[in-house]
Amino acid sequence: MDLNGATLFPGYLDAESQRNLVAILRDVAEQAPFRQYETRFGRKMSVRMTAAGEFGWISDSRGYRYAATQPDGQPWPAIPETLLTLWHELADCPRRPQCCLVNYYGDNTKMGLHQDRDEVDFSCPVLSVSLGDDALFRVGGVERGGATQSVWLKSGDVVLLSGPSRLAYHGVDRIRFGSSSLLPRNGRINITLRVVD
Ligand code: MD3
Ligand code: FE
Repeated sequence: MDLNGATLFPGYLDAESQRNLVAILRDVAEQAPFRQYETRFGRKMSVRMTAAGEFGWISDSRGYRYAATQPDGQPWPAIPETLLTLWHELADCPRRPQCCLVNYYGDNTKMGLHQDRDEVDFSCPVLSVSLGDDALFRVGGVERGGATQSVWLKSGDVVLLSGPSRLAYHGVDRIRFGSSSLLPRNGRINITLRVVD
């Protein structure tokens, strides 16, 4: 299914694979806890984040950036094998992902429209996996202010952002808190796999 040039694979992961991924992410979070970062303006982001791989994504008073270590100096855990397999199944990219960013959306959490352009090689796609509650996802074009399309992303959906959609504006307007029973305390997890440098 096409979303302004992004490819949506609805229900790509079955219930068992979703539960398996949640268990794997629990291990990741033991080594790299979910954190609520501040923007450089000192505003707390509503999304909680952790990461795995050579690089994680962090934000503080100096702004946001990819970082080779956690804010406490610890390394990020390795990217789980099942996610590397998923990348090679769908991404059509010879490089390995270097960052597995994990976003947790609780009740009343959203993510404003933005582009993902802190990576160096835009010929490499971004692969996104949704787990847990439904999210109203919005995708526009490569220019701010253009027409947008909205779609509800559900648990098990996978989105591949490649080609022109790689630089499309996107965001999460809201989640339907409690719509899924996958996560013990509800909410939504989104995993994105990226090549960074
Ligand atoms: C762009 N995450 O972490 S998934 C992010 O659901 C981020 O947590 C969102 O944006 C989330 O930077 C979105 C990534 C994604 C998925 C589909 C897209 C970005 C997209 C389709 C078109 C353009
Ligand atoms: Fe993004």
